[in-house]
Amino acid sequence: MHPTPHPTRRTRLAAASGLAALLSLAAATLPAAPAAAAPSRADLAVTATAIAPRDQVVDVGGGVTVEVEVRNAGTRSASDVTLTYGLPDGAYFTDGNGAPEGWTCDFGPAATCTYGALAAGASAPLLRFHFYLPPAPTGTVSAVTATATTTSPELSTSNNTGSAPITYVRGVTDLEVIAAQANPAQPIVGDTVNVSVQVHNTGNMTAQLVHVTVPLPAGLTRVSEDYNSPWYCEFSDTLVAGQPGWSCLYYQLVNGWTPEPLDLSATVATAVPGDVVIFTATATTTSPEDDLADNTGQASVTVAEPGTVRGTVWLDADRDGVRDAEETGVTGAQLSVGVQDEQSGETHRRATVAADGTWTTPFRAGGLIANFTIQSPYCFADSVDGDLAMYQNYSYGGGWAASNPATLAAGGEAVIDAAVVRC
Ligand SMILES: [Ca+2]
Ligand SMILES: [Ca+2]
Ligand SMILES: [Ca+2]
Ligand SMILES: [Ca+2]
Repeated sequence: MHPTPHPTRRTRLAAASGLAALLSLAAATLPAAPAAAAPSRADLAVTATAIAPRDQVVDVGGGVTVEVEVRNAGTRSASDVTLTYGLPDGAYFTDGNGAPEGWTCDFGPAATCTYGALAAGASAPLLRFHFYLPPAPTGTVSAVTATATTTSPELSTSNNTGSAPITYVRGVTDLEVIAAQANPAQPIVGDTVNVSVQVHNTGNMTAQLVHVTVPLPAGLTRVSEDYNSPWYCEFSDTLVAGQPGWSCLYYQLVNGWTPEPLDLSATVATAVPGDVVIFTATATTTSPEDDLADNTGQASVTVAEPGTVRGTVWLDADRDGVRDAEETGVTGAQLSVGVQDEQSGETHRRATVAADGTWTTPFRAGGLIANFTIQSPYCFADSVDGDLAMYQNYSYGGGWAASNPATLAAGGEAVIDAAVVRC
């Protein structure tokens, strides 16, 4: 590192050789002393290295990681080893640093770590710490240094400081919409579509005030949105160019981090089968960003032709388990009927129930199950002319029931009946 011997070393070597009078001559001509000729002393040697990928720092200020090794290259133990960090103005140890075993550190302004005695030839446990460095122009080279001292005599102190150079690079964020999904893929009019959007930041610094906007597609009405951490969404009737939609905020999106997706939902209000509904999510940040090509993601659903699910909740007046010709739908009962997907259980639809015990609802093609509840004085009953898979009646009357699975075709019809008795 040094083209000429360090002055202190020069002095000691000269004195040890008893050639004080020839000091100036020795300084000019003395080659490095052979190891065998060196007195037996301690010799701390320090190296400092910035650790990738945190070996550079962004121009707006940011974090770096520096590893320091303290070694005793001498032939005697070094007592009371102390390491003092040198930090650029405005730099500091970030929270979360901890001293490795054997070391005791003060991460405040003192910026020192102590070790005690370090045996000849030994290395102390590596010190790997995180620092914040303040803003500086791109291209600036700063450094974190560490200097070791010992109360023992040393062969040389020219090797007691390690320096980790750190270069400032331009800070830039890169938001990417990595996933946008909408379910169910084939809703019918009246279904609620759930939209999920996931964003991450592949830049080299935190993106501030990340907004994701999603215009509400025509023909849909807003149902709900996330409004808790990490995403805070708001729906507005005048989101973009006076059009309604959502705006979701994530305050600080750390680079390399992928937060939970944000979730929105809307109901298909007016559409015809075959309509394709497209949700478009666009992410922005107030931080610098160059690559805007990947900031948009889309998810689409295709409006499907519904089928019809209907049935009759009928009163088995003579309790024979058979629907006799004169046994009509139960009248004036407090009855509710819902239909849901057989597999997912999602997309629950409440059926329209008439006073005569008949009910109907449009539903998506596929497998489905109907659920019933009825109040006293009626209870569900077994019947060969019913389609119940299970039911439970209450001791005070009334009960709930679930049907066997049925399959519905687009434009088709499924009929699900249930028997009740007076209980
Ligand atoms: Ca040394
Ligand atoms: Ca990108
Ligand atoms: Ca981007
Ligand atoms: Ca009957």
